[in-house]
Amino acid sequence: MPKKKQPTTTHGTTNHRRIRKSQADTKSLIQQRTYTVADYRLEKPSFELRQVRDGDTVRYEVSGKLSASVPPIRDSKYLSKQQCIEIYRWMLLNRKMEAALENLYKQGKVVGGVYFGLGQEACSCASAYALKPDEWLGPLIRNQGSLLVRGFSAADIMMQYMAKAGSPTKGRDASSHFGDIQTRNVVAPISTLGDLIPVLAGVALGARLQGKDIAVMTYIGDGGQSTGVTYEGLNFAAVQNLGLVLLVENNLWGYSTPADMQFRVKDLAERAIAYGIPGIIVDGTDPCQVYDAAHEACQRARGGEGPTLIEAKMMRMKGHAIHDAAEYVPKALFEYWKKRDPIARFEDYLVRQKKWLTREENEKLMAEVDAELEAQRELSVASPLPSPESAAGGAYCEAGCHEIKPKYAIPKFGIKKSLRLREGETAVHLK
Ligand SMILES: Cc1ncc(C[n+]2csc(CCOP(=O)(O)OP(=O)(O)O)c2C)c(N)n1
Ligand SMILES: [Mg+2]
Repeated sequence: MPKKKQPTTTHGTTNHRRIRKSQADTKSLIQQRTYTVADYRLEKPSFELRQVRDGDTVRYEVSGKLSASVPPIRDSKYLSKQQCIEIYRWMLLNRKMEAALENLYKQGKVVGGVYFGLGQEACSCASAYALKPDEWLGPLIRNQGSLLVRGFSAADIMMQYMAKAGSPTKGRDASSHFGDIQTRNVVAPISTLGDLIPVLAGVALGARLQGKDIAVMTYIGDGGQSTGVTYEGLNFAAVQNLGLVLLVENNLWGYSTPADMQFRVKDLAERAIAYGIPGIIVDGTDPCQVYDAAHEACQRARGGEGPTLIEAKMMRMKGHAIHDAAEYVPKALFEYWKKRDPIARFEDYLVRQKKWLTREENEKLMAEVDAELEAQRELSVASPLPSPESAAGGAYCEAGCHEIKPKYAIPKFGIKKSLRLREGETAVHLK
């Protein structure tokens, strides 16, 4: 058969050949780049959530491997037996304190709402446990366990909720908005989601200017991590190599919006790739996994190696706050995560599996936590409300008392001449 004549264009066949050649060249130039996200989990839950519309109402249905067997706790590479027991104790106190707060609310003693971290105790307690006392924490509303680990008492938290005069903000602010920049190195939570991230990055920068690389830790939810300020803060920490440890608490819900309707990536840890920082996935119900990832991230931070994003996967086991019955959550999802309860599983690990606690020792420990909590609850309930005439006072400090002292050393550079300390001075007073 005679060969069909090639159609010619104004540029002729030479041009086609050139295009084909350049396409082939481009193809040979394209390389698949691969990135890694470490995944510490022993189980990778797989289920799907679908939104079903029923006229004007919307509900969610869940499908997938909901009957999968419960994973074991992963042995920690770093925690000793004693440290595991200590974290377990914090987790117990965290849970029991929240149960007490729920009762105080129902008795009408709480001013405002109550927020719970039920199911998230391992994440709060084991992450904060990885910080050294002179490092910094910026908790969110569900991280009451982190506050306990940093040295706030259950009474501090309960009195804060009840707006008592003896609470950290002397009854002038409700729920979570308190910290301690003097001794516990805790930045007060900021309700505008994501805003704590640049603040904590700034704390790390401040320490760097004083000659010390420290770890600073904060949290963001699956919902909150979509805010612009999350990007800005983490990107700033990344380019400045600041020791920020960001725990992305993926508890599957932001208010009543399921995670599946908030982002398209499979795992939020993938976002670390775009920041150029390590991303790690942990089972947020396993304190050993949370601690190990947080400890490694803190070590990187202390070595001046920059931030780490840790995605902790778990489930918010109550509504957004006490007013929210979470009826939009499919019951099967609650049942699935109930079997993965962080405290019950860690108890089983310590008592039955490792035999690090006998049954009697475990019961004694629980009774001690109960007694401590009961004493603190009684003290909080009995303590007075603030006097009306004190209402005009400051929520964090009184006028004129504000004094900022360098925590680590006198900054060597980057301080305006007017703010530099003079011979014999120990503090800069902000007027
Ligand atoms: C910038 C900003 N937008 C909206 C809100 C209102 N808001 C408070 S909590 C919340 C849901 C947060 O969900 P998530 O980040 O997943 O945290 P979770 O409550 O699940 O711990 C929203 C939208 C806010 N506080 N800040
Ligand atoms: Mg959430």
